[in-house]
Amino acid sequence: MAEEAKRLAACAAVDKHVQNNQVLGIGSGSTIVHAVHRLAERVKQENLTIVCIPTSFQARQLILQNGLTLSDLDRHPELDVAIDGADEVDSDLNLIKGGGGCLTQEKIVAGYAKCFIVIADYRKKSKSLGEQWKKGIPIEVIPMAYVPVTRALTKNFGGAAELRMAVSKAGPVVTDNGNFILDWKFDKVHEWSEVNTAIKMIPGVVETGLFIDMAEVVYFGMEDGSVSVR
Ligand code: ABF
Repeated sequence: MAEEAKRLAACAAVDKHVQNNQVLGIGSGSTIVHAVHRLAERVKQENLTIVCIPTSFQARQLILQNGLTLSDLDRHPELDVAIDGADEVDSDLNLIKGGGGCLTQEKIVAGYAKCFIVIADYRKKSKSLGEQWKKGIPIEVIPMAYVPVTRALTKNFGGAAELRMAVSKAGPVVTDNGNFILDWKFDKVHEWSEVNTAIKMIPGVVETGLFIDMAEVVYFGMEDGSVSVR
């Protein structure tokens, strides 16, 4: 059910926003897989010239495996459109991202796109951040600073922050950038734009999974097979 909802959202976004001669940002996660499949189909059928900028190692592999053209921000510092998934989307289109640990490159790519499009299934839709996604806000940190950043987060903003561990529990998750992830479980609703800026000022913080005022439009695949556009 959710998988079909992801596919519907991904296809709707690719069909609406992708045109010939674009530079496209390719997000990470499971929903983007459907978008890349649809993109590859359209590139082939319509003979489109599209250049893809990845947001992670996963996205890079996905682009190559689907026969799409891989590039980077050195050659294409400005993107036409970036498409990505999210862990949660509130009614103002603010997002929590980074459940997959790729938030920093995702934010960079989205930030240099003229238009940032989000694709998600119905489980990601909320009124207020934290309603759906219970794992906290992912924060990428420089490894040597994870203890003081953890302390600063809870001292300044409350809640609790935990170092994200690998599934094996043998060690921490290491991002594509060689950093660690803290998952900050907040205990109240904040003014997210202010908190985002304040967290970014903590020495050792690389990036946060709060994407405030970045998404232009969000496509949700719904349980009934429709697509809701927010
Ligand atoms: C990435 O993938 C992340 O920012 C987000 O954590 C996640 C969404 O994954 P999925 O599409 O698998 O739900 O976009």
